[in-house]
Amino acid sequence: MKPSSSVWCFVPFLVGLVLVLILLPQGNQHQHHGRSNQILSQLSSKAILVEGWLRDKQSTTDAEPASSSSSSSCSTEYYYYYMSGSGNGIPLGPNLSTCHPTSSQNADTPHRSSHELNCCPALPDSREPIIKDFQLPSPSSASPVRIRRPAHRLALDKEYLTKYNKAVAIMKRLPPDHPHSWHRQSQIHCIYCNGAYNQASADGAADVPFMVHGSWLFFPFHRFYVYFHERILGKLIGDDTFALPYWNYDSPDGMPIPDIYMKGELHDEKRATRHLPPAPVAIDYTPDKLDTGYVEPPAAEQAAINLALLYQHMVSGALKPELFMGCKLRPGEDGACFGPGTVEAAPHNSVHLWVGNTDLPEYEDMGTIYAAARDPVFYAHHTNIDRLWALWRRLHGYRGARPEFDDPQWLDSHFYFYDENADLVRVGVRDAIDMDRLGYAYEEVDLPWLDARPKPSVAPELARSLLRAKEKDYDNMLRMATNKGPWTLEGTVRVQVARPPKSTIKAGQEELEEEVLVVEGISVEKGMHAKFDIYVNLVVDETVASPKLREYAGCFVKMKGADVAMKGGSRNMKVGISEILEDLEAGEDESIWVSLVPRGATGNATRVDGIRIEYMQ
Ligand SMILES: *[C@@H]1O[C@H](CO)[C@@H](O)[C@H](O)[C@H]1NC(C)=O
Ligand SMILES: *[C@@H]1O[C@H](CO)[C@@H](O)[C@H](O)[C@H]1NC(C)=O
Ligand SMILES: [Cu+2]
Repeated sequence: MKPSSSVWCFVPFLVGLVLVLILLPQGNQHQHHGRSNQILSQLSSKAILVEGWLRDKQSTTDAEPASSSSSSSCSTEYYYYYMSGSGNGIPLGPNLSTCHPTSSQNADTPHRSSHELNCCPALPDSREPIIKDFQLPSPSSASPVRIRRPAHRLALDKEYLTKYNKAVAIMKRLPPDHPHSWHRQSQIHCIYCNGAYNQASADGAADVPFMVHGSWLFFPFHRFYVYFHERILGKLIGDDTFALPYWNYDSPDGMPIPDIYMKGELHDEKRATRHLPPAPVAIDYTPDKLDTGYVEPPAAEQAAINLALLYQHMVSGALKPELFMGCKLRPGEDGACFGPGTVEAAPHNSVHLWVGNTDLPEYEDMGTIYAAARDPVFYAHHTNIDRLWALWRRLHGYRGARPEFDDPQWLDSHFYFYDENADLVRVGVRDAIDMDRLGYAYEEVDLPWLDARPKPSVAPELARSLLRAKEKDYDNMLRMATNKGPWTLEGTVRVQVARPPKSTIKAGQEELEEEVLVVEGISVEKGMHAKFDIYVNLVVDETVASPKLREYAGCFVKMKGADVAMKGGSRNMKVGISEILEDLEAGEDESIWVSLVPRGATGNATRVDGIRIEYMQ
């Protein structure tokens, strides 16, 4: 899809925006005094609430099993999967009875501390008497749509803030073992993201961790995570319209940490002090970048960098589902992969690292996987990530229930969450796809990154002659034949990469084919974060290069604690470059120059096996 045509995709968008604005509840005028009194009175009813939970559980146990819905296809697969001895075509899921202590990072790392983690519940979830299949909320007027609004616009909405703070306060004071407690809610991230579960497998023998980062499970898992968190918060305050806000960092006025997360129950002490408001988020961030002589740009410049990066990661670099969603993780060791989609790398990983406190050993809370969800702003970060998924779908023509991948292994992959009634439910990727059916929506705002398509840093003609001159300088550049590493990214790696012929393509189909740069075999020393940027035909000095240049193709970012996911399998970063090559007028060239530019001080801990180009249908 060409960006010019994408403008037209947004006409329905704008109509939607007007409708949402008209339909939004206007009830923010009343001033509510004594907010803390209200919270306190609610807290004294904590005991009643827990009793209510037990009673609820009793009654659901007695109830008839829920009748089947669209998600029942998932359960058929599920039984097949447990009863069949065949490993073919089985979907991915965690084995609930394998929850085991794990490590925040890998213990054998020499220069970073690591500690044992036990994020499993006291009572194993596998002993839960009932595991229900997820039911989509009924699309009736009885369950109104929850409208998620931009967090930076809510600072004056006292009524909403009172509710939100109250709900979080109740959550924080529930007994730690209660599935609705703040503690257990945040441990979900630790369990699913630090490898506390093994994959369930047809023969029950697999010892492969079940992980939801760095693959096509990333978006669906996190959609359900915030979905249930939101419904639980609403339940705790008896409000079935309650919606989480989103951190609208893709818009200049929403880039700082939203003020509402700076006070009350939404505040978290463990954040980087230099990144508190009014500092705009740096979506191209990496910790210790400053140690390498990097100077933080002024706020307006940072905002421009953010928007240009978002254009590349949302539009130009992510024209195919695999580029946006991440690698196709399959069960077992053979199917292992680690390949974040463009948006998982940044803003997802980079914003986590930007918020976390680098004075703490593992950049707690947000900068490390095990602790990230202890910070309330985690949920606003993830609603925005979820919103970016929804926007990407609309931009790239995926509507309603039309899935990004038809593959049943993806559609039937599943997770377990406690719902607002404290029942353990099994949710399949299939049910995550159509956001509208989940009963929430995002208030629409301007999307300035759509217009942030960067310009080449120098005129393409000039770039061509500069690159030709460089090609003669063999000392400075690696030759075409050497685009196989491994390289350690102590400094920039520049490689000339041949473009394979597009022989397999039927005439007239070229438009649908995407040229993809594959950075292969990435490994990072255990316990380290890492970041490198990927540029195509870069002629300016990499110290001044930023995502504002058209030559920027994408980045790889790894958070602390993602080590388990980095084990085994393929570890690739893939970015689409067709549109970049068009803008750089390099579409006819036989080869391109690729620069991998390490950012921060962990380049010498980062290794890459090679770079190649593939064509993606
Ligand atoms: C789940 O794990 C338990 C304990 O390790 C094992 O006995 C069982 O076979 C596993 N089930 C599946 C489906 O993998
Ligand atoms: C990487 O560089 C840093 C700083 O120069 C040094 O302290 C560290 O030991 C190096 N690590 C490796 C694996 O070479
Ligand atoms: Cu996250």
